[in-house]
Amino acid sequence: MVRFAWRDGAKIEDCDGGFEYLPDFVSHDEEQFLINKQLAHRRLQYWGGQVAEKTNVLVSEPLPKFILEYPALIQRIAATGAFANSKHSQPNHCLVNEYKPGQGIMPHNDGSAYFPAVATLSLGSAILLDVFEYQDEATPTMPAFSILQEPRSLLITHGSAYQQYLHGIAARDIDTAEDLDRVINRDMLTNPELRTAVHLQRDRRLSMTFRDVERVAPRLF
Ligand SMILES: O=C(O)CCC(=O)C(=O)O
Repeated sequence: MVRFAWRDGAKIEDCDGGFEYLPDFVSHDEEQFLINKQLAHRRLQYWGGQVAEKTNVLVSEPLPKFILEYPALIQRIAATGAFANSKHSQPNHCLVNEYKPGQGIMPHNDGSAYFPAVATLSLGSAILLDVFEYQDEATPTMPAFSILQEPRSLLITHGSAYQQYLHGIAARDIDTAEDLDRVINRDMLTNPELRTAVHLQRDRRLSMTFRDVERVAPRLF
């Protein structure tokens, strides 16, 4: 596994948190299987239960077979070690997001309901995740750096990186050379065209974000 992190603009390897980029975490067949499963449940945006907003408690429901059994995502994500110190030692919740070209998500952090680690599986097409330093003003506009996530890759954000940065996806159809200049994981990309790309035409992407919600209550009915 490639481990990497940044502090004060410098790449560091011995760290208390960071970003880990794992290309080809799932195969092409597994990717298609997962896309079909999500599209069959278009309106469902989460698996594993719902997190109550006021209490941060997960009212849990069993994760579906297509996460637990094939392609055994929970086991495989637990095997990365990112959740070794979390309460359940593995994710118990999965949020699904769909992005069409032109769609994004505002800079945000994932909040205190979760153990400070998130594993994001990208399906369908590549996307730029922008990472922002906290600023005094409400919403930062200029990313500190970006991470290019290829389809089938897993991005793990954990520890200090989870807590210290905001993340977001710009709402645009095309990423320009200037946007791509901020990408810090180019040398880890497996697609040679993406390594040298000067622009990126967005296409539909699905993401599955896995987290461990530490406070859990069973569903009563
Ligand atoms: O889709 C992604 O890669 C990011 C999703 C995200 O930021 C979130 O679910 O909080």
